Amino acid sequence: MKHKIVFATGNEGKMREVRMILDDLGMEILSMKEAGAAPEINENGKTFGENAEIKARAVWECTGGIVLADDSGLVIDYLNGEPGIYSARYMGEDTSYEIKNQNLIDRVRGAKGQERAARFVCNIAAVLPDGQVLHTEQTMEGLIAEAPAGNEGFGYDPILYLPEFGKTSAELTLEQKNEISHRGKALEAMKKELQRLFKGEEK
Ligand code: ITT
Repeated sequence: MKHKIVFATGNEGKMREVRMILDDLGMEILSMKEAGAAPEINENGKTFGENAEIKARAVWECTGGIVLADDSGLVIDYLNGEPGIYSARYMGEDTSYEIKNQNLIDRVRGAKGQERAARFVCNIAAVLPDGQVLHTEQTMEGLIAEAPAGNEGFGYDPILYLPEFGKTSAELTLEQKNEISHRGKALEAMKKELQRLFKGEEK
């Protein structure tokens, strides 16, 4: 396919996962930095979907073509859905994840078994060359761990324990995480949509 995809994120952890997942699409994948786009982005949506669309649209206004964006976060049932869409901003953007992760573990102390249920959510928005927008959304379900574990991944990965693996998300390899993660599944679904829409176009 002749199209390029610009991925509208400044988060390198996300970008690493995205490159691996979109690798076999046969399109060139550029980060927004590589595409030379640095728009002011005001993530003032009320849902993951709204924020994903705000990011994708802001970059698309600079680049045109196909622009994808991810809005994601950790939703903890015991904390009424916190930090949710505020996951990156929780306790301040500059606070380390060591501190944020310990704080969340402390806040769910006392919760037992399924009361510790939590999930990563990822909404992918794609703005197409004609301005039309597509969305996909997926989750990865788990429990808040009793203590952080693992050095892979990024962000809150060390505190989402995945019972079926007996490990946290930060103890999975990049390949394993992409197979089952919120981002991996949402991007796979978006990949199928793009393949369907653009198949048959000259390489
Ligand atoms: P961009 O907006 O530039 O993409 P961001 O990090 O600000 O980067 P979000 O607003 O979507 O992105 O916030 C997502 C936050 O949710 C991210 O910073 C992590 O704290 C958390 N998060 C999302 N996916 C995660 C994952 O796979 N593993 C660990 N933490 C994740």
